[in-house]
Amino acid sequence: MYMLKPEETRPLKILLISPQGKMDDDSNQKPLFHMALAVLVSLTPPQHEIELIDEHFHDPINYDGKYDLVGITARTLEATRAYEIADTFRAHGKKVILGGLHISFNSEEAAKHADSIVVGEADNLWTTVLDDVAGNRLKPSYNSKDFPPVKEITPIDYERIAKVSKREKVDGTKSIPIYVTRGCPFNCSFCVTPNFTGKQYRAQKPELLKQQVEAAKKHFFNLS
Ligand code: B12
Ligand code: SF4
Repeated sequence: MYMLKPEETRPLKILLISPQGKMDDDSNQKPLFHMALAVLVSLTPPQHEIELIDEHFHDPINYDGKYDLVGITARTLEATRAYEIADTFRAHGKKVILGGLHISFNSEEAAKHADSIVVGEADNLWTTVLDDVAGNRLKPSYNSKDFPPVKEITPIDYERIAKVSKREKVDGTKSIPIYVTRGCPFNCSFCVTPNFTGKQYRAQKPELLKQQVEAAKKHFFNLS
């Protein structure tokens, strides 16, 4: 049987949102772009158009935009806001997919606010989701357990993220996230990580990591 390659999927317009928790402006945390959305951007085949909205930087949301898919990430601190955004987009007739830590552990709750949810890591299922959107067969849920295990973590495409986000270049007093590992073989009772990204420790390859640091420097920092 002929299988469609991800690059052959009908071009889509995708909006990805990092919602801001309601108490978050009171936090002393520096805003940094969200690595989950960075992974999704990096995995998205080039024919698709992406827009990135980050509420931590107060990017406004256009609920009337022409999007084929709206993807929203949520940790627990921003779940209420994620649902609010999802409900509003769905009221505007848009297809919404939710993913992230809170969604994965609270899938029944999340399913009420989305056309589709992703449980677990999306590295090995995101292009299938996009293909299903393009073919009008988006499923109500995708679980990473039903896909090949994520043995290698996705290197981040800093150039594309810089293009699709609304950030200007920053100076040397600001930070840009670079992630190095996923998974943890330990089992600290208070920690969600081994139950979520699993016990298999995976690290970025040093050569690819070096390239990402260089790319982040080039595309995000104003060093002149
Ligand atoms: C790095 C990190 C930070 C960094 C974030 C830097 C950045 N922006 O890149 C910093 C230090 C800023 C931070 C801060 C906080 N963090 Co933190 N952080 C982490 C950590 C270690 C890794 C997160 C990460 O980048 N993962 C890599 C990405 C790629 O993985 P991911 O987000 O899970 O995304 C994958 C899937 O979930 C899925 N997915 C996610 N979203 C979506 C959306 C769609 C549409 C789809 C399809 C798929 C999908 O696909 C992705 C790719 O596979 C995690 C622990 C962990 N190991 O997960 C804690 C963690 C996420 N943090 C946590 C917390 C509590 C916080 C704080 C609230 C702490 C505090 N009290 O201030 C603050 C919040 C700050 C804020 N205002 O946003 C908790 C969240 C718990 C929860 N129930 O939500 C965690 C799980 C730590 C823990 N062990 O408890 N954090
Ligand atoms: S990631 Fe969690 S389980 Fe692993 S060592 Fe750190 S606190 Fe413990």
